Amino acid sequence: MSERSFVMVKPDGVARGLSGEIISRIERRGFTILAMRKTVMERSAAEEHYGEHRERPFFGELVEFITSGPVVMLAVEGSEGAVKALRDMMGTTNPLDSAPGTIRGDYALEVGENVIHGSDSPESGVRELALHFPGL
Ligand code: D4T
Repeated sequence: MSERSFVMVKPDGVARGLSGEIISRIERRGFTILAMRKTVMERSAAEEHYGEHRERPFFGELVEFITSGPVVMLAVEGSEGAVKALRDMMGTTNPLDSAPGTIRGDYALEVGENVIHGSDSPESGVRELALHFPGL
């Protein structure tokens, strides 16, 4: 069984020129890139994407940040367990806790600007890909 994840280089990662490095790591790990798009996320899509955080105090800033500039969105696929493998490559949500060698552990310092998003489960992957890559 294969699994799919919605991956996104966030506006800070794109602005810092890290898209290529991050995509390269994902490819070298063995994931298949099914689709890729550079775009500024619509506010409505951002609010839906982060819907689980709607009541959290950082929700407004989160939506402002993720729509503040171009992101690179990817649909990636791998074998069973691939969604978790990608999360492990990303490092923890707070980059201060991320191990060196992970993407956040190598390129980020702040939770609000942590350079990459990846779906947190195969089910989230299905939901997020339907939102950002309808028809895939
Ligand atoms: P995303 O969804 O962006 O890949 O991040 P995670 O899956 O690793 O973490 P998350 O859903 O818990 O948080 C979403 C997003 O909110 C930012 N954030 C999070 C923040 O600005 N302040 C906070 O206190 C938390 C918990 C960072 C990621």
